[in-house]
Amino acid sequence: MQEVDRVRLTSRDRVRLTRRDMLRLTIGGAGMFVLTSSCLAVTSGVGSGGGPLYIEAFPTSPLVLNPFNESLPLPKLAAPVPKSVVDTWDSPPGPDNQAFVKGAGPFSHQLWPGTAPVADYPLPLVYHINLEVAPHDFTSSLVQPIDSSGKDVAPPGSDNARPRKLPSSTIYGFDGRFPGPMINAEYHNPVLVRFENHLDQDNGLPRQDFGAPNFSFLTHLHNGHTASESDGNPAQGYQRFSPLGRLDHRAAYEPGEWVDNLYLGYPAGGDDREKQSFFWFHDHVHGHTGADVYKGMVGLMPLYDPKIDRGDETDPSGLQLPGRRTDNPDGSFSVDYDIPLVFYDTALDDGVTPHKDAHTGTGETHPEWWGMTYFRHLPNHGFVGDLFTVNGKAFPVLEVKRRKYRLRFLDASISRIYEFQLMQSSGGYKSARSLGLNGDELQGQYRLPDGRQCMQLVEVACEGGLLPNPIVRDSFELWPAKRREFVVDFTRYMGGDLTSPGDEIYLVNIMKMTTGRLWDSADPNYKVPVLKIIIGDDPPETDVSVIRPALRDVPPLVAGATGAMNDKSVPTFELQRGSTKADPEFEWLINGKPFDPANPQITVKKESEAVWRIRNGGGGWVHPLHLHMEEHRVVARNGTLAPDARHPDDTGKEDVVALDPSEDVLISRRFRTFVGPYVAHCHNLIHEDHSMMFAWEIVP
Ligand SMILES: [Cu+2]
Repeated sequence: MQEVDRVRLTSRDRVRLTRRDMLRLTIGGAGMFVLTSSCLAVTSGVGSGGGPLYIEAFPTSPLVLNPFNESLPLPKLAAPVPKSVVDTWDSPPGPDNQAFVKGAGPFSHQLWPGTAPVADYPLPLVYHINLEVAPHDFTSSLVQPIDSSGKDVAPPGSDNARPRKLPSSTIYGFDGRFPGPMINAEYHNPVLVRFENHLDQDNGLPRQDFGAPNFSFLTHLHNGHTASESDGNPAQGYQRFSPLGRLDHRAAYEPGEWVDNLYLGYPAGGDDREKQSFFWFHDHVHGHTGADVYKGMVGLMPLYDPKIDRGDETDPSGLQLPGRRTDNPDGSFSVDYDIPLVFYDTALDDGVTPHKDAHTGTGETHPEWWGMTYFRHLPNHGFVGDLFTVNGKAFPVLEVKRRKYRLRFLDASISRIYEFQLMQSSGGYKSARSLGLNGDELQGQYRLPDGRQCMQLVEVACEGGLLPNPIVRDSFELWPAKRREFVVDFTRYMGGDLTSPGDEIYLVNIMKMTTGRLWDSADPNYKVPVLKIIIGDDPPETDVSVIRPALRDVPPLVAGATGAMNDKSVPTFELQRGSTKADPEFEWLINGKPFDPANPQITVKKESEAVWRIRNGGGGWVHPLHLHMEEHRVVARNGTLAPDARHPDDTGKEDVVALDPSEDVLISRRFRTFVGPYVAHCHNLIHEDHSMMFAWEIVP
């Protein structure tokens, strides 16, 4: 791969060239180039076999002409299946009926309610979610086809450059939705979800060229304290499916198969301090996780704590975080003023950007897929789109009452890291192209040129659940797979002035990231509005929510954690750019090895604890390293005890280690309740799918 590296250019090195220049460069041996629609030259990687491995060309999405005109969609609340109906199923859930796999089974649950340590837990509420092929619209606005210089262009096959309706994209979704249904769950109240594969039915929709080729799924509840068989991870998939000769993407549930994932709502160790508060579930098929997540396999599961955080601000025995709870007759409940925000960036096909990479390598274009989601399985660094969506819509609007809200942020993007701030503007938003920007500077499509911060956000939870103490933030980063929860008071601005009905506020992304490698250098003019918030009326009831100075204690660090800072003998996992003979596509390794589910990199004993070191072995990339099974606490970063100024919420727990270039992070973790195979992997899903993942196992 060294030869390739010499000619590899970053997107910032892209240069406008004529075809004559291209010819000269190619003859001169400066490397392979391809031309994008606007004659932007980009490098084309060469695999060890000499064939094209990847082409760093991405389409320019059409411009959404009327942004901020559609309401922010809220995920549909999932409803449990009545027991009277479940009892009529051919194969109802039970302790020894965990999955249906053709030619195999039966499979059992490790732990079923009624057995210690969940002896006093009720039987699970049963949900039924089908994996389905469905259409999805990112906007109802007309769109203007543009090229990478921002100019109007006629799409291939069209005789004009006029605005037009955006075609539906095809998703593989939980119940055919993106984001999928939202399960509101509670600790001490188990949930069982039967995920059933119907992805063989295309419903007449074009599937395009990405997604697991056998239409399989493997649903992971990120980061549930979940038994291995319900965890939906590729190491467990290997254990279950390899005896059938099903490896890689075949080590997952294919059409006609189903699995009952049991989410017990049991905090690790029975310790209230281990409780979490906001899960999401997503696909995890080996080698196609990125493609399947990008294709829509994303669902939400906020998790409430009946003791102190049950979604009811009127209950003085709890923390009284913002939320008004309604219990439904079917056993589900909804919570007002508690809003999930799922961030996902996409690129839409312009019909002229070559499609294929290592998988077929012919570089053809697909004008018939114009305006639909475009994916590249193996880009050089990661996959970043140029159209930013929230809850599946581009540029939505959220109208809020004049009161406090709880906002739950999730980055469901493949590679993109965001930094968000709440801003006001006098001049309003402008299209990036109207500001004279082009190329990668068009990413995000709109800018808020005079945007200035107008509100702070109070962080109350990260992906590990409630923080020990709230943290006031002017802005915050959101890395792939991470969650962060905030209370925002929409009654007043940070200067103290009261808000008025009709006031407009924007949630703005201020982190420029034009490749999947890491952020670009800081650009004070990069202010991309992604969500418009309109202040509405006063709420019908008095806002009695509060932000208490103390939220929830964290569990102690494991014994000897701080003393291990300079201990070279602690298990160390170094994330590296590298290659192996195993597969020319494996470009991302951990401890020099690709993912090998048959050989766990480490085995640990159930009910044990450990200090692990997670290290970014390179200076050129960042990696969000996700560890399944239990939350960890950060002990130290680069030899300095946590928290540091850059990571104030290292006071809490987390399940994704945000690794800056060359960063060395010591973490404290435990392994309780369950046994079996688990994984840890980079959540830049391009890196994961190209082998930045390792298997590990808990044994009795
Ligand atoms: Cu990575």
